[in-house]
Amino acid sequence: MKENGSSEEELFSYLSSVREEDLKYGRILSSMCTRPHPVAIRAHMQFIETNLGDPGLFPGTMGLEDELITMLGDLLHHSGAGGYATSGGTESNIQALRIAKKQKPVDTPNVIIPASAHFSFDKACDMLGLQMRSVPLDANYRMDPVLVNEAIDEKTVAIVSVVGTTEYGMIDPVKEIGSVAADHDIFFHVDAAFGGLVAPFLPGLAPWDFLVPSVSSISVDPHKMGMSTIPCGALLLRDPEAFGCLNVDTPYLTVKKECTLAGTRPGAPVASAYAVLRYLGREGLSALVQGCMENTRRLIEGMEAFGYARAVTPDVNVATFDCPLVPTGWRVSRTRWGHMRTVLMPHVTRDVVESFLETIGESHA
Ligand code: 0PR
Repeated sequence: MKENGSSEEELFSYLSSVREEDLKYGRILSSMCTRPHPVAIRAHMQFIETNLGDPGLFPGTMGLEDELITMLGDLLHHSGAGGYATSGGTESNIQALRIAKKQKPVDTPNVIIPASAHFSFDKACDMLGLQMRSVPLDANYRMDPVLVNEAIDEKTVAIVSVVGTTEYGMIDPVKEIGSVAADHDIFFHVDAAFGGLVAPFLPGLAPWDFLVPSVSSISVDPHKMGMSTIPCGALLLRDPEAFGCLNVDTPYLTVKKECTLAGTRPGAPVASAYAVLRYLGREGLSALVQGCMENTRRLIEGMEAFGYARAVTPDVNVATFDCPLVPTGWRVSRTRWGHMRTVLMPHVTRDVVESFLETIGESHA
């Protein structure tokens, strides 16, 4: 650090130059985040100094967090769900497994996850001393209930399914896996960090949320398809009381107990997530999702016209291809199975899709 401070002009000109080095969302097809909605940015700025880590000082913001959780619970068919705003899917998944582990104290506990699970479960299991049992996927990259059943033993403290897998955009058969969880009375966590704000607006889906009676908890991230500012995830629990096992005493704060993982927690992204859901409503969110799904179908059709087959027909707006190209000027990613992976987020408009396909056409020729 320098002895004397900079002028504001010098400082911000430096910051602008640094920001110029960042890519812009317009040509990024590899991200599950997107440009925040304008109302998200406005609400974020309005709550910029709030700290949910000491909610007694910010009772208004705390009430807004409760309203956000109620809205999400309502969307996932359980308005009485307990929950809080996390820093994202990683924290939600860690906290869900902490609860599961505390509910069933055994030595050498294990957790059953699908091979498609996000790497946040590696972190969670490492931190919590849980043996991670990864079960292979079926031909459509979904978790197989028969294999889940075979993997269970008396030390299994949780089963995890994914709604909107990170790499292939698949929805696991939650209802069938839920029956297995119910048969063995095992905590059942659904990681809908991505798909939780997509699936409610897709027609004809089998139940995958709290409608499945054995679902214990759900992760859903407003900072992905909810167009909030970063960081805003949410962990919802069927039984609000179940958070109690995570409580620690916080004697000198305005509240005397806390179950969250983070201490200091930003209220601004919570306000931003609330703002988007309230501003768009179900109708607006549904239109957003229909648009992303339409663009997903268009990209698949366009890629297949060039001979690059889809790896699978996705349930949500993630499209993967048998395509070795590295399209110049674009960001795509590659799955661990070697497929080109794209995420059709709201910033990936129809025009962006057409322009991407042009690049593919040129590289292909
Ligand atoms: N669960 C699922 C199903 C996820 O897809 C992700 C993240 C998480 C949990 C963890 O969420 P947080 O990262 O919010 O803790 N999925 C994205 C991924 O790994 C995150 C991401 C977003 C990565 C934007 C890159 C990026 O540019 O691909």
